[in-house]
Amino acid sequence: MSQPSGQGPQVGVVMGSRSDFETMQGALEVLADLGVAYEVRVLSAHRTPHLLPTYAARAERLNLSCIIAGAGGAAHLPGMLAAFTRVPVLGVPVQSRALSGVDSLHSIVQMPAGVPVATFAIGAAGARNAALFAAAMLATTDGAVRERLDAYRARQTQAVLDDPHFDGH
Ligand code: RP5
Repeated sequence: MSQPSGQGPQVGVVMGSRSDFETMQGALEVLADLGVAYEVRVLSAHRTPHLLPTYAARAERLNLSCIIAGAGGAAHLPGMLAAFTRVPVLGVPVQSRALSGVDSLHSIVQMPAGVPVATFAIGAAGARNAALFAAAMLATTDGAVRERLDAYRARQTQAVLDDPHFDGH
């Protein structure tokens, strides 16, 4: 768990299998960069279904601002967590071997009306963007996160401008 200034987690990061870690690591790096405290769990909608309501209750008890949930294939984890809690769920479709993550994307994005999951891009970009989105939500009330997010984006812009192959100016 990353815990800036001794506080409890602000964001939960969960994934359906340890094999998702390589993808979800990008989310952890972004949250750490932005000083957002997080906790990480492996929870499977299929292999450990009994842990889902328990984790949903924990997310509410800790007042997590959101849960970032990554899963691949028949990716039911984000949707099932969303069914158990009002804590916003940000879904990351992990790239599957058989169908390149299109199965994961469709499983996560096609929620029935009434139980939303915010769905991000397949794979590493989705994991990083889910973390940036979580930080942006926190930034609406947390000035320190806002400053770090603004600085992150300024660095990103500068990296493009500093690229020797960039001759736009
Ligand atoms: C899903 O099945 C996981 O999210 C993972 O992406 C996929 C494959 O899991 P493993 O068989 O690698 O554990 O539940």
